Amino acid sequence: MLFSRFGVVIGLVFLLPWLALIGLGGYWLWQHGWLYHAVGILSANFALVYALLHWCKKPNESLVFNPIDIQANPNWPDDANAARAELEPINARWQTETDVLTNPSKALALTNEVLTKIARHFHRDSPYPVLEFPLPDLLKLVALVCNDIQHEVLDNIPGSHAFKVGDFLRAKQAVDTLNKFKSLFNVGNWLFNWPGAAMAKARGILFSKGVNTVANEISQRLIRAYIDKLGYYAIELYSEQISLDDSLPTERISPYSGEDIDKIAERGQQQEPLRLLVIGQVSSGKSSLINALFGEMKCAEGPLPTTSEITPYLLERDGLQQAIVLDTAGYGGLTHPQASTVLKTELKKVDVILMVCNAAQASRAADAGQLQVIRQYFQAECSNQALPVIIGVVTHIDRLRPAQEWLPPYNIQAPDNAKANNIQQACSVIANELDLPLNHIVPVCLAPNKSIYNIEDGLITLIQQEFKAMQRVYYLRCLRLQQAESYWQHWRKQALQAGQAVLKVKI
Ligand SMILES: Nc1nc2c(ncn2[C@@H]2O[C@H](COP(=O)(O)OP(=O)(O)OP(=O)(O)O)[C@@H](O)[C@H]2O)c(=O)[nH]1
Ligand SMILES: [Mg+2]
Repeated sequence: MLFSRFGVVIGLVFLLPWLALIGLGGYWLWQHGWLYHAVGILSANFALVYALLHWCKKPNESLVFNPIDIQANPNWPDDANAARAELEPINARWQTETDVLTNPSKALALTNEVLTKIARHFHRDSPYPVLEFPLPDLLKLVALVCNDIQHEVLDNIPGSHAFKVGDFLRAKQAVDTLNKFKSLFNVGNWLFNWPGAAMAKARGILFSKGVNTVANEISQRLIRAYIDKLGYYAIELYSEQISLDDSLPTERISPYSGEDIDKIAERGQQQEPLRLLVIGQVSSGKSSLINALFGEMKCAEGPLPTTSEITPYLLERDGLQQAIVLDTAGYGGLTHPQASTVLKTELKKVDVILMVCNAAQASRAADAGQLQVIRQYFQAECSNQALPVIIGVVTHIDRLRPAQEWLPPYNIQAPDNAKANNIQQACSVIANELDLPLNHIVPVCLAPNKSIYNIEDGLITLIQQEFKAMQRVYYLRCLRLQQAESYWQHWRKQALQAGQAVLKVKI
């Protein structure tokens, strides 16, 4: 009970004379005709005090915070999301541990568990997966908490960016494995525990608010946020997403796009353009597709093998990021002998592949084979980039039976005549043979004597819908290039500094 009976009696005895005084005072005011004035003054006074109190009141910082939602990075490579899913069981298990905030060794154990899980995911073959990162990359993460240590290391330890901690370990193993490992691990302990500092800080904040025992719910949310945040950084670290440069990787034009732009136009903007590669069998309609995209005759087209080398075109359209479209020589049939080899060198430089297929042509083996080469290439040789977005463009649909009929538009989703039905059939056969989702197949007509069909409504719309996926491929392509470039820049910078240091000593 909030108040005891005795307390209530004491309160009444204390209050009664005052209440009687208020009553008598009111009566006196009424007798003198002042009651309404007094009520008015009292109300105004009450309103004023209320307003002043409201104005003075400090904004109340709520202790019960919402679940902290740490989103996956949309630019991560495919593997990263699978790695993130592996954190779920850890999350579930640690939810019941209430003393992570107060027990530093538990925080460290949790930190190591998260890092090891993610490290193993990305470096399955390494004996020490948790050490498979370039030292400055981890320091960049630490820098999120303790600012600019990264530059100290980068600028003062020559070659540090090039070695993974695991490399140091392997090199020194021959001398004294155990001791070196121990000393390294002590360094590791300090490094690995950096997010633990965040936990301690969180606890400090709670204590400073007078919360001496951290409620279970708050503790659980903090642990979840901590695991998610640490997992996020660990994925960035072990999938080599961290760029040591301050600028965005897409902010600079790549050397190959620069060369392409120089061939076509004046260099205007300084951002890397999106790159679209148009591939397909000989005479499938690749050049016709590019002409249709530009709305003008950009490249030669014809019934015989026409395009003999990769040719760039600069596409600038409203609602679409500036793009370089690359026309290529066809493969299969009367092909140019080097076509496939040349094509392979382009794969990691593009974000979208438009595979052009002639609907009236029976053999799809060359296209399926080409796609297999592309998929294998990205899996085996280019796994740290993302497979470009692949769109199948089905041309010559006007030639499908009944061949004399061409009365667009056709309802391909729900065909209501023989022609529409045959177009739909052709699209699903091609989707099946190329192992592409049906909604990534666009039927078009590019016949020179007919009006262009389904480029704007079909192809451009699909490109816009796939913008997010394209941005991811684009970002990773630019990031890898930036990392490759900055690797050599750091060597140069360090060599210069080492030279200066030697000079200083000599002088
Ligand atoms: N009827 C019809 N003809 C088309 C269509 N698309 C392209 N063509 C014709 O097919 C022929 C080949 O087209 P191109 O655009 O030169 O084909 P390509 O793939 O660039 O050929 P190469 O560069 O030689 O590999 C040309 O005569 C085009 O006019 C279409 O949708 N319908
Ligand atoms: Mg061509």
